[in-house]
Amino acid sequence: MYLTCGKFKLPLTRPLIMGVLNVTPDSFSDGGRFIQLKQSLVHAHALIAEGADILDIGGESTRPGAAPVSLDEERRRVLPVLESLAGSTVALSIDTQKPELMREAVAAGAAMVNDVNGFRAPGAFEAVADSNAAICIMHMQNDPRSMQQNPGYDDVTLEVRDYLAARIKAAAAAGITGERIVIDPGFGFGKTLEHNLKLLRELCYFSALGCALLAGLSRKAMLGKITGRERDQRLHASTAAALIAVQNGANIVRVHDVAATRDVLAVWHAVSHAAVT
Ligand code: HH2
Repeated sequence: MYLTCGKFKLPLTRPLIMGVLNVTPDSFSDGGRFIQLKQSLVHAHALIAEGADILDIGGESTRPGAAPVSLDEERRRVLPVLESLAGSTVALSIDTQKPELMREAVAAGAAMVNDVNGFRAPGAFEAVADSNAAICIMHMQNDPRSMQQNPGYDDVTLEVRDYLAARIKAAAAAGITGERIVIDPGFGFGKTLEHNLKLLRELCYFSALGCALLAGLSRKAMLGKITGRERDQRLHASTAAALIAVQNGANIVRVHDVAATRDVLAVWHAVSHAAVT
């Protein structure tokens, strides 16, 4: 089983690691931009050296309460990074909700488009349909500004599963077939801690939809709630969450700490694929 991801055919027989590369600069001067680009490239090469299979490049924060970024600004942040990394040994993913940027990113070499909005913007599927880029369809209730204000479901697993099934159908209608599709329940996107825990426990239900399954739990607030730790102190909790996700059927984990996750998953892989004598 493979994921078609631009020029890459990524095997789904072992868990894949998607390293997070955020390009959300504090400085908006030209000098700041140049420094930002250099820092982003250093970080990207470190993630590749640590063993990332995919790099997810994002220029708009989607953390709860984050304000939207204009198309021009997002473009200025991510395209130079993408262009500088095109031709590298790993698949490049662009994390955006904007169809115009999806199209430009694919033309610049992105092998995957990751949309936390599930390609619901008009023209989003069409922006990638003619390419062979993979798409990651994520579930989010409401939008980043309002999603954590009282999220509610009758049964979160069933509702998220039905949503993803409907989006897979919509993608197929736009000409994007299963071997290019990744689905993601969207941990932390319009979900309470209890919703997130139930989704993680019941993750295997999503495998039945027949697409590659991604889980993004790294450093998230739910892990802070469980451990009482700040964002930069959540490494151990993040690797535990990645391991549980993989045990429950995730094919791809989206993480900030690639080296640690890789070691944890190598142990899991060795145990679960050991020859029985
Ligand atoms: N989470 C964040 C951003 N993009 N994409 C997918 N497919 N799945 C996710 O879970 C996901 C995502 C937000 O993660 P956060 O840790 O809040 O911020 P960041 O990863 O940008 O540092």
